[in-house]
Amino acid sequence: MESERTLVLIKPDGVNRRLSGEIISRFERKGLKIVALKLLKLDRAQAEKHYSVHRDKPFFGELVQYITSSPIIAMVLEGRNCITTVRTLCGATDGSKAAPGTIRGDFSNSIQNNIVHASDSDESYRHEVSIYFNENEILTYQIAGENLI
Ligand code: FUP
Repeated sequence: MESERTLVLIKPDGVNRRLSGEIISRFERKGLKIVALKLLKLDRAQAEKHYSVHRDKPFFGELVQYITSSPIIAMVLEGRNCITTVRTLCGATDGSKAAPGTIRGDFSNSIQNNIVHASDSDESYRHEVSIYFNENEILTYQIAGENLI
């Protein structure tokens, strides 16, 4: 089975609103595998690196301020078509427009405080994952029932 990896963040609003379990559960129930996971507080340099493609946008300063404001959860998920699948589960960027049933559609009404981040391409994944994890923190393992997913 061809498998892909993606980087997911539960942002400060997701952690503070005690939605972490709910969000992780949605990815698990979809059949994706957690291959790395940690709680951390981003520093300014890490946040600026993560959002470097947005450095010239008017919302950049506020976005960096927000993402560094309190702890986040970072994880690497693995599975078939994982990048697209996770973006679909997250929903549109603006929570007010995201479809019901998606994470943002169900829990956010904001464009900035939109609960989760997920890599939008393999190139983005490679850029982002190095901010959060060393190679040896990303595990390769078999999970029970994997053949049923
Ligand atoms: P997404 O890929 O869905 O996370 O969205 P983008 O890469 O377009 O934007 C990255 C983050 O910038 C969003 F999660 C929220 C933030 N943002 C704003 O705060 N204001 C905007 O007008 C657009 C995006």
